[in-house]
Amino acid sequence: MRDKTAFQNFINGEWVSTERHFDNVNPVDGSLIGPVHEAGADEVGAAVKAARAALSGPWGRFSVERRVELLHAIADGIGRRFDDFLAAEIADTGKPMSLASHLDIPRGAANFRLFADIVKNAATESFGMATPDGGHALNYAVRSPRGVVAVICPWNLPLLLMTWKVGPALACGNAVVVKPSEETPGTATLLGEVMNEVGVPPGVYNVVHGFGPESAGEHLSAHGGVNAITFTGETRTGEAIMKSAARGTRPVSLELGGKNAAIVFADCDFDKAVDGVGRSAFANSGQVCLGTERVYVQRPIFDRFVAALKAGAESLRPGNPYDKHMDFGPLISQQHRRKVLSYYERARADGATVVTGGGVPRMEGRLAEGSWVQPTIWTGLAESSAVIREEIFGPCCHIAPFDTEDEAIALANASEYGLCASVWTGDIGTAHRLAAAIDVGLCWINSWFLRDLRTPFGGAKASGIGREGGVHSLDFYTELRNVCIRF
Ligand code: NAD
Ligand code: 6OD
Repeated sequence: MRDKTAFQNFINGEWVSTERHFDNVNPVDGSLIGPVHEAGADEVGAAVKAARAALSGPWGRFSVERRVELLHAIADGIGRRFDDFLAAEIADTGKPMSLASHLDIPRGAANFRLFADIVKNAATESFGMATPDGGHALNYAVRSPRGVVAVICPWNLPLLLMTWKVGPALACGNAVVVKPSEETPGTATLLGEVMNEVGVPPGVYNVVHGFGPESAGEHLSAHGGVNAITFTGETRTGEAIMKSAARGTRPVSLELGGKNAAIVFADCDFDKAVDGVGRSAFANSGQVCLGTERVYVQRPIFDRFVAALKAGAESLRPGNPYDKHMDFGPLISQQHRRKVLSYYERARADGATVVTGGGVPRMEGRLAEGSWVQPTIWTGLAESSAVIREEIFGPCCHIAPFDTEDEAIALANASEYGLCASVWTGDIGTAHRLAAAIDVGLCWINSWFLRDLRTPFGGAKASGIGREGGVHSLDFYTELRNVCIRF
């Protein structure tokens, strides 16, 4: 039986407590949600062993059709417990209910349906050939599961980003050991209940809680029984995980950080550009890997754009996530707030003009204990400032003017990162040229975050390795084998 007052590990279909606990804290008001049971090397080992055993048990013999049915049942199970998932996600992150109920939880369920359908309809290639002696041969490719997949997740979109990986991993017949972020253990734990409710065999989905270095994260990525590692998080952590994965040359998929640019041309639809750039900078309090922290605006509309984005930022309402009028949550933790505020200070020190924000909002009552910061806009920084070079992961952006298309491209590309960009223009030629010239994994034209989930998702440069999404996920979560038959 699960202890509902705590966050236990979920191993082989059972709830596993440990001696070591840490606090899961609500970032809205600093209140304690409950203790989290930290997994050590033994629990991680047990989870990997359970996953391995599941692969050689009934799960390993499931037909694709049965897996597909089960994935739809998981999605239905999330749907049935929608309010529980919503409450867990909001408690862990403090994000507005309007956001979690429209994005995080529906996508948590949709990720299972999506990959169930993709696997069901996936084809592999085949080639007939002539043999040198005048005979024939047929080549065909088959996919088999990688085996035990480690899924290491961040805290910003916990259920969405975890299921984005667990969905395809299970669809392809793997067994997973998930390490959710230490900040957001809630929905991964709850998903364990759903797995049992809908009859997923024990060991197929396991959850180990804890931190990264010298804790569950490192134990998991270093474990020799893990066949592949899929990770979302900071670039520096991705480097450490890649090092672990090098032992045994295990495949990694890394979805990492960004310092994304928006480029706004004078011929854009002004209101749509302001709205889109505003969402990309401030949604989820800026804690979105695809968020915009660098905005470049063509000079003729620069002042007007800065004023409009300022008005948008100042209209955001922090508060209780369940308040219908609230649309701006706290940062994930006090630690992350200290990091974001250090960049707010750095911007001032580097000579920025603070267009709006730059500090901490005044919150009433218990909310004063939350990890709030103001949405913030700067102008006037040199491109060499750390505020423009480094990922802040907060609700803030710097706006700079540009004159020519070439200058805009050079500014966008002057980053170690290459996750995404958005371009706002009324000229289709400009759109195509920019999309080709900016070195990123995703380029939006006159939109942001919109995406058909069958498309490749991932970053260029320091923003990641590999692509997930659609059949690209199948390439990571399966081993492709060619069979050549001579006849
Ligand atoms: P993080 O790298 O600090 O942590 C991510 C996960 O890795 C956590 O579960 C953590 O416990 C674990 N971890 C940390 N060190 C580890 C180690 N040495 N070995 C194994 N596991 C370890 O990232 P975060 O702060 O949770 O998330 C924010 C970051 O994630 C930002 O950089 C953001 O851009 C990035 N992100 C990227 C994407 C994407 O799709 N590219 C999506 C969301 C977030
Ligand atoms: O929508 C997705 O599938 C996805 N991977 C989004 C990533 C958001 C980053 O914070």
